[in-house]
Parts: sequence; structure tokens; C-alpha cells
Amino acid sequence: MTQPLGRESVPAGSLIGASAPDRTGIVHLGLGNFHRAHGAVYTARAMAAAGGNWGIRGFAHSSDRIVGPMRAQDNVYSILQLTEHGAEAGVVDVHRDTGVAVHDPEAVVDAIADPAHRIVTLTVSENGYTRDPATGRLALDHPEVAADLAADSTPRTSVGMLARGLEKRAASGEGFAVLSCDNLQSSGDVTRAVVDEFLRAADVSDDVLSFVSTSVSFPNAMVDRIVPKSTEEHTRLVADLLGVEDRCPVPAEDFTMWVLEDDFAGGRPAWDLAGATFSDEIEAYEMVKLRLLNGSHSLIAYLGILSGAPTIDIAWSQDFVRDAVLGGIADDYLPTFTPPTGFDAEAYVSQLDARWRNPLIGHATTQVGTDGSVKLLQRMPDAALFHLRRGHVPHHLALCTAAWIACVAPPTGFNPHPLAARIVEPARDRLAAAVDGAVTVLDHVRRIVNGGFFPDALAAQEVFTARVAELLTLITRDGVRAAAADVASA
Ligand code: CS2
Repeated sequence: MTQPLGRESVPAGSLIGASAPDRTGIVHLGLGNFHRAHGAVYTARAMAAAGGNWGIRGFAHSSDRIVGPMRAQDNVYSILQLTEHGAEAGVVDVHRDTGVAVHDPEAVVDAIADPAHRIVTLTVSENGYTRDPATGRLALDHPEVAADLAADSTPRTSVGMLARGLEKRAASGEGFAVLSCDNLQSSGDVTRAVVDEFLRAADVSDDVLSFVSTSVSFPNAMVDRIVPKSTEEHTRLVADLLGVEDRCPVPAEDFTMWVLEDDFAGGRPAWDLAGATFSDEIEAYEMVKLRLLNGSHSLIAYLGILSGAPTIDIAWSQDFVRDAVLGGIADDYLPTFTPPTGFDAEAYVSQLDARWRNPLIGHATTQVGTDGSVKLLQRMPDAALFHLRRGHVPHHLALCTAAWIACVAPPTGFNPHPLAARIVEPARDRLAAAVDGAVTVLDHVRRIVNGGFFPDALAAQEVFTARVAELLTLITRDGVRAAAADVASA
């Protein structure tokens, strides 16, 4: 019988970085696989290099799928690094307490207010920032945001918990940093804005507003590591490699990157000694990552789903997908930003090729395709507007939009590949209601692009809507390859 993993049974030599001391210095919201393979690993390594009381108090948002097994094994878990040369496993031991935020929101608020904590890190996904797609501001009419704003309510949204925690922390006045580790452009600025909007709508005192504006920092950051979902196979692999049974291992690629602004009002772990980069060029790094990697990832995912490819490596092995993605990088993404100093686009793209090709990762196209209504907002509209304002049509970005619509809100009479049904799309019902009764494909697309699902500035670009409609027509009539071929010859 394999021994269960726990603090007492960490196999010799397998610990990644250092175990955290019992004191916690970081609160983390969004205890999922990405954080466990990214920020947690940098923190373990930073403590090995320079010590510090940086144990993590972690909260999953609403599910105990990970928290349950983590608690049963003293919050210790393994990372399974999957490379083209095979798998390697190591153990992470930095979480000192874990829980589910919506089960005990007061615990989250109190943890943020506790002066012993100096940073809150967030991986709550793009959806967790509860923003209005049309304006980019906090969605005050979102039912959960509205409920959180009611006097004396217990917050349920991540922004609500964060804001209420900062409101309470204002009493101690202790400096603090809120570090978004999600795939957002200007991640720190966006987080500051939604927190500020929440606090103003909640009518908090001027003292609270001034505490947040002067003593709380919101550094911008770019995060990167491909981390798929865990399966039973990962538990089996860890048992083979480490001889212990881990009920919540994290599979991940070996590549990892973190670039941050060095603006931590209450101090920080020595993440720089753990491989993170501190830079003043964050916006450029975010654009590289969100456009070249994430934007392309969405295109691979939706083209893959429509052509029946269950994983990114299988989708990427199809020539029409590679051509569309590489064309999109060259024509629609690279011209839209000034990259960071020393950035080598060719090397970056060839590294992406190797990462997407990795067959051991098994990254589901439906996982990348999930939450498209919020993810695409970070990956597509600003780049599209760059071209549209110069009189050019960004054909590949239109293709990505058309492929997403074909998957999650198909026009009547079109049945996408059954994989599309596995995409978790929070806006599915609202999209269906918006397109109900549309008479033409153009009308169908207009009701989405102009229906509050995309920024107002993009909705105003009729030429974009028309191109999306043409490509959606091709997808539904002649198939996704025909649409990609049309883009290639545009
Ligand atoms: C992916 C990202 O699921 C997705 O939308 O594009 O999770 C991607 O794998 C990471 O951002 C890589 O750093």
C-alpha cells in the first residue's frame, strides 16, 4: 500500500524550496492548480533562498475539490512536471491553512485585515473580477455584486471580500499589497479600480478610501505557466515517482515565468531569488503574454474544438490551425505593441510551438475555451481596435470571435462538434437569449458584438461585425477549415 502524502511523509529529497514557517504572511484567493504550480512554488523557493514568514493562508472560492484533499494531507501536495523527456515530481509545503471562501467569507475578510498578513495574491480568473464587458468597470448590476453592496451583507464575490477586508484593515493602517496573478492587461490597475469602485458604491468613509489609495499597493504582473486539470493518472504517476499517494497533485509544464512591478507596501518574499523578474516594463510583458500566448491559445482551442481536437497538442498538430495561429501572431498581434527591451519574437514563438506541442500536458481545448466571454476581452478587442482604427481588418481576430460564437452560441441549424457542449461558458444563457429570433447570421453576430458582450468601442466597428459574420457563415456552411482558408487568402 502506498503511504498517503502528508507533512510527515514527504519523501526525502523531494521538497521544492523550503517548507513555510507556521506564521502566514500571504493570503491567497483562488486556491486552484495554477496558483499551486506558480506563486506557491516561487514562494517556497524564495523562502529557501532568503527565509521569511511567508506561509500562505489559501482560500478556494467556492469548491472544496482541492481544499478537501489538501487538508487531509496537511496542505502538502506534489507538482508533476511534464516535459517531452518524461515526468518529474516534487512536493510543495507552503500552505499553512486552507478553506473555502464562500463557506466562511468572514474568515477571508479577517485574514486580509490581519496586520500579520502583508500580501494578498489572487488567481480568481478573469471572471472573478466581475467587470462589465462593455465598459470594463465593476458590474454594479451583477446580482452577486449588488448583493455584496447591500449594507451588512456577507460578501460572496472576490472583489467584495477583498474590498471588505481592506475596509477592515484600514483600522490598523498597516500597509499591504494586492497582487493579481490573473491573465489581465494592467492587472494591478484593474484590481485597484474594481476595489475602489466597490468601496465607493458601498459608501465607505473617506478614511478607508484614503487608506486604500495611500497604503495599499496593487502591483501589475504577468504570470505564465501552462497548468492543466488533475486526473487520476497524475495521482498514479506521483505514486510511481515518489512512492506516496497524493489526492491532489498538480500537473504542469516545466516552463514558468513571472514578471512583476516591485511595489509591495508591506514587503515581499525574495521572489527575485526564486526566478521571478522585477521590471518597469510590465505592460509590454502583459501584452506579449496575453496576445501571443493567450490570444493564440483561444484560437487554437476554438478551431480545435470545431474540428474535434480534444487537446491543445492535437489541435496544434493540424496545419490549418498552425497557419491560422502563426498568421494571427504575425499580422494581428505583433504589430500592436512595443515589446519589452530585448524581446526576441522569433525565439518566443518557437518556444510557444514547443509548449503547445508537448503531448504529456494533455491540456483540454475545452479548458482553454472555458469562460471565453471574459477571457477574450483580455486577448482580442484592444488588438482588433488597433487595426480597425487604422482602416485594417484583423481577420484572425475575427476568426477567433466567429469560432467562439460557433461553439457557444451557434446560429440555428448549426451543431458544432459535441466537444463544444463541454465548454463552461457563464454567458451561455444570456448569449442564447440575445440571439433568439435572429434572422440572418449578420443579425446573429450583431446581437452579440453589439449586445453588451464586447467593449462599446469594438461594437462601433461595423466592418469587424461584418467580417465575423462572413466567417461564421463559412464555418456553419462549409466548415471551420474553409473559414481558416478564407482568412489565409484575405
Ligand atoms: C489559457 C491559460 O485557459 C486559458 O485560457 O490560455 O490558462 C494559459 O494556459 C496560461 O495563461 C499560461 O500561462
